[in-house]
Amino acid sequence: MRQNLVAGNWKMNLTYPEALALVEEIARLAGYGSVGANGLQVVVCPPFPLLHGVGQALPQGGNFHLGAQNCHQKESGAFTGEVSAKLLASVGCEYVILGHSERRQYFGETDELLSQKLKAALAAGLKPIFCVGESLDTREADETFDFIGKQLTDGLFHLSNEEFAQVTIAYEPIWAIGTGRTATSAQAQEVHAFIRERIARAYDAQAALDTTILYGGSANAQNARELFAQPDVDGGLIGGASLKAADFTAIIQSF
Ligand code: 3PY
Repeated sequence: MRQNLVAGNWKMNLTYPEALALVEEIARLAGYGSVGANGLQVVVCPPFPLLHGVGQALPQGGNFHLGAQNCHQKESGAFTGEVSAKLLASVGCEYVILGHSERRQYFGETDELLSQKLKAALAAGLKPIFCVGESLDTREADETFDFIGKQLTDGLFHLSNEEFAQVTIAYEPIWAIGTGRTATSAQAQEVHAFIRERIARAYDAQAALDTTILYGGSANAQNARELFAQPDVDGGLIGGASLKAADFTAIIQSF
């Protein structure tokens, strides 16, 4: 179901006490019950060891949800250091980010591997937040749409209609991640509309209308309102600004 959604991707930041303090401060600033009054869903995605504790500290029974940043493609087994989707679900995760460009770049994650991770996440009842996005070279070569179209086809569109209905897509231009450079709202809208059109082709028009598509890549308290006002932008996947309570709260109040 299409919804307004803001997800904080904490990446490999914060100790456990820092994480608890951040969650408490966000909940206080956001005014607990008022979050979600406009249907907004908020997801926080801490590193693995903090998941359970942060999940307990989040305001319960409301519109705050717990997400992970990755999962392994197998359900269990001899995979030292890895974490399965089933384990994530067992500590209260509802969402999992898959295919972030940092995972693709530093950990060699391919569309083939991500297809398997998507299946594993869905089988465990998790809702994947599937990331796509082009590099600066790709954009400058005017190949953005071909590139993203291929990521969607190879990574995502193998899912059945029922499976696909569980997926949120995040458009994160790589050139805007951790660089302080943000896509303009017009650039974001253009790619989001393209993604929606590709969903309509792969599934149907209703599926396209129903899919939540987030913008990520240096989204912050200053630019969130304009980005979220675009017709095909349903919220954000927030990096650095999700680590500061005042900034993250301002972003979730930008709808
Ligand atoms: C960023 O905003 O830098 C992100 O990578 C969000 O996932």
